[in-house]
Amino acid sequence: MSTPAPGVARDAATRIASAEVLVASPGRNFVTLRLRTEDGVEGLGDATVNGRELAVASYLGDHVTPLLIGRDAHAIEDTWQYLYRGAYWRRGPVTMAAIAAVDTALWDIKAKLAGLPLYQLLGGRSRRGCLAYGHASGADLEELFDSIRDHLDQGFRAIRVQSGIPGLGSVYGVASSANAAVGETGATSRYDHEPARRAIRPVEEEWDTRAYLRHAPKVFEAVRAEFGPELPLLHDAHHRLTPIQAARLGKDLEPYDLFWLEDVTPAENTAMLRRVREHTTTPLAIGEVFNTIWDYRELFEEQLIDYVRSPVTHAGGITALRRILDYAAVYQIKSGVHGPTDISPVGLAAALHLGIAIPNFGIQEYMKHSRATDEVFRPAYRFTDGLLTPGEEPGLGVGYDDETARAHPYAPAYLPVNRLQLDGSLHDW
Ligand code: GCO
Ligand code: MG
Repeated sequence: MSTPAPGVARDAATRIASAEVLVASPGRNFVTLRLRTEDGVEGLGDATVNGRELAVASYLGDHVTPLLIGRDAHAIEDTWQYLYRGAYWRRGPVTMAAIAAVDTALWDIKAKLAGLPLYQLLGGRSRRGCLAYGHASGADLEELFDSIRDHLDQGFRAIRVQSGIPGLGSVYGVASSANAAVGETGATSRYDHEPARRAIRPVEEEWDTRAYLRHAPKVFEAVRAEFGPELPLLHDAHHRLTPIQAARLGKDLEPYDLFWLEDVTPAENTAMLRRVREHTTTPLAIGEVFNTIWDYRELFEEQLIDYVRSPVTHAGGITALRRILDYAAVYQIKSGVHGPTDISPVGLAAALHLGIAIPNFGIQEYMKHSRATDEVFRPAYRFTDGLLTPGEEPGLGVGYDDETARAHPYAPAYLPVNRLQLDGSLHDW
């Protein structure tokens, strides 16, 4: 008798018996995959692509979950290759988020079967915890300083700084006072931002790059004067600059010693970062919208960046992000995993198990989810003294409460678009 193909379950206990795609909106929209073995062991994966959630839900439900039934939950690599190579239409955010969810759920199951927290299967603990950075922002310096103090009080030891720009209305990444309604949004802090913008069309924001380039260095000068030289500060330019503008910003910010400058240019043309790198020693981070290892090749091999921003959720799962980060380590490039509130607690937990194990951990973004989100996922990870730890429960340490989730049905919500203040042209944001 010939041996069964890899991926086919030999043992009924580890055979995948069910695969459900769960879409809910506790605070914001999330797409979650739940796999269950015949013995009832469950694994979760995050497949949330902000603003395009239902496309991934359909990709999973229509084209992936039927393929998983009967497969061996232990065959993680084979399943990854089966879905990646098998699709023929490789890469792209929808495909890779779907593969990521399957991969993460399988790692969750494997760790539960082993009775170990997942990081133990990834090599064990390499550090006490994962240094996290929080998001401080303000329409003006007074609000910004308040927000930084609030984050320091919460225990953050590294802080992203975003500020309003004189002459411009709302700027993406800056909390508006409307979000300060803690009770209503279930926000865990007065400065939680990026609530789901529920509407059938995106909000339109306005932009002026010259005003931004003039203002940003003044903000960092003021923050350093107020908070001193020690505090690691980060900043996200959110893809809005040309290479030469980005080079200028990097140079202008050098006196303020940033931990990193993120997404200075749009991500499609990675060669643009060569120009930026020629001009500045400000460390660069990119990759939150990348989805495979191939997106990083030029950036790594030419040492054009310092931090990898891919999350588990959008880069094909734990298996794929581990591979990207091992490749990065060859060039002394570190992790800086994306962790806004649209990465679900499942995606964040996966990042923490990986982050605590790998040799080249850099920093982890941590925006904190709303109370409503945490009530559905009940994560075991903890934030203490500026460090995140994944918890010691077997698996990922995240659950899914169906009943609570049912009270929060999906509602369309979109990221904004950006138009130039000067003439209304659509601009990168
Ligand atoms: C960040 C990001 C986010 C993204 C958002 C898109 O660095 O945290 O830029 O704010 O814009 O996650 O869905
Ligand atoms: Mg970003």
